[in-house]
Amino acid sequence: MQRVFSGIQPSGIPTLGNYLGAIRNWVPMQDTHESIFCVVDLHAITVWQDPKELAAQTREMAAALIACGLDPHRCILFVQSHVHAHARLAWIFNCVARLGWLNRMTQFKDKAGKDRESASAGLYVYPNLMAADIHAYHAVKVPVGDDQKQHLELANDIAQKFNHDYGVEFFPTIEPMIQTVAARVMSLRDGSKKMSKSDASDQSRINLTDDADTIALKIRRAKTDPEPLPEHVSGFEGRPEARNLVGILAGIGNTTPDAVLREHGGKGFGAFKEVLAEALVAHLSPIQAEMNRLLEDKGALDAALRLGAQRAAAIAEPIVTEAERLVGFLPR
Ligand code: AQP
Repeated sequence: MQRVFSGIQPSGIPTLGNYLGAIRNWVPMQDTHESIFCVVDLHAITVWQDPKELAAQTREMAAALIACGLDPHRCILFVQSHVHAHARLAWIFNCVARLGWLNRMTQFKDKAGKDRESASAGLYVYPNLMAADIHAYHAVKVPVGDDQKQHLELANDIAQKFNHDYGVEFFPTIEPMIQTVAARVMSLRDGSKKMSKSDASDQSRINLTDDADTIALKIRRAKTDPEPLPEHVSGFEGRPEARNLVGILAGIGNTTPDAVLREHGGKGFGAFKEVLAEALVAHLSPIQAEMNRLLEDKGALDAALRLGAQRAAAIAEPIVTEAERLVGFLPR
């Protein structure tokens, strides 16, 4: 079985974007791939996190992943800081990656905003840590949203340069696995910005923990234009908000925007938003109930994560120790 690795930051409550773009696609992989999924707390602190909230969010994220269908017995599920191999390999990659490569990363530009001088050095080298996450397991497939494609290309550049610099074929080439339906869910307030768990506006996103009334309200308030829904996807041109809402219903229903428009094309947004809110509530409420149940027994959740970390370390430790040997570090 091919090995897949993917991670998610405990930088807030998981959103519908994280769910449709990533988590939901991870679930079937447990049967087809050797699957490793990680709550990436080292990545989360590249922007300030309140320590108490980070701890709570890390557990919440783990509970959300299990509630969405990740089974700690069928995949390896763990917290990044519990497996030291990630940080060790990331340092080596900091010394392999070139500044010019990092300067091109659009996520850094988006997240650092205008005040780049004040961004953390960690945010800048975030892609090197992400490369280490994947290469520490010699994973070859990485399921991510399409916003992460550029980081995966960089991870391949780093692997190639490492192999070249040390005269080995040690790190394999990795391939992104990108979902086509709802690959990128956009903000409910601005169709040109992706939905993000750390966006300042809670109205911009659906959190997996939002109750029925909150979901209905957020969808009702979602930005749209005055035109009715187009009859065909070609009518989305210049209408990013319409494209987004239709994409969300298609994603939730495991269908295509074409199929959604065959049913709802020509309707006004008022009526369509009601259908969408109802579908979201029906889809998310069982996940929320399971998440709450898991969070009631923190001891059991922590034990599952500890076991996941042991299994992850058993794979990553020999790979990263070999990388250190190749670099010329003395054995411990
Ligand atoms: N809006 C989105 N649409 C589709 N996929 C998305 N992902 C994130 N947002 C969307 C995918 O979720 C996975 C985990 O992402 P992450 O938590 O590691 O970091 P992120 O991409 O930076 O996600 P957020 O929600 O925007 O977090 P913050 O606000 O902390 O930066 C990835 O596979 C990503 O593609």
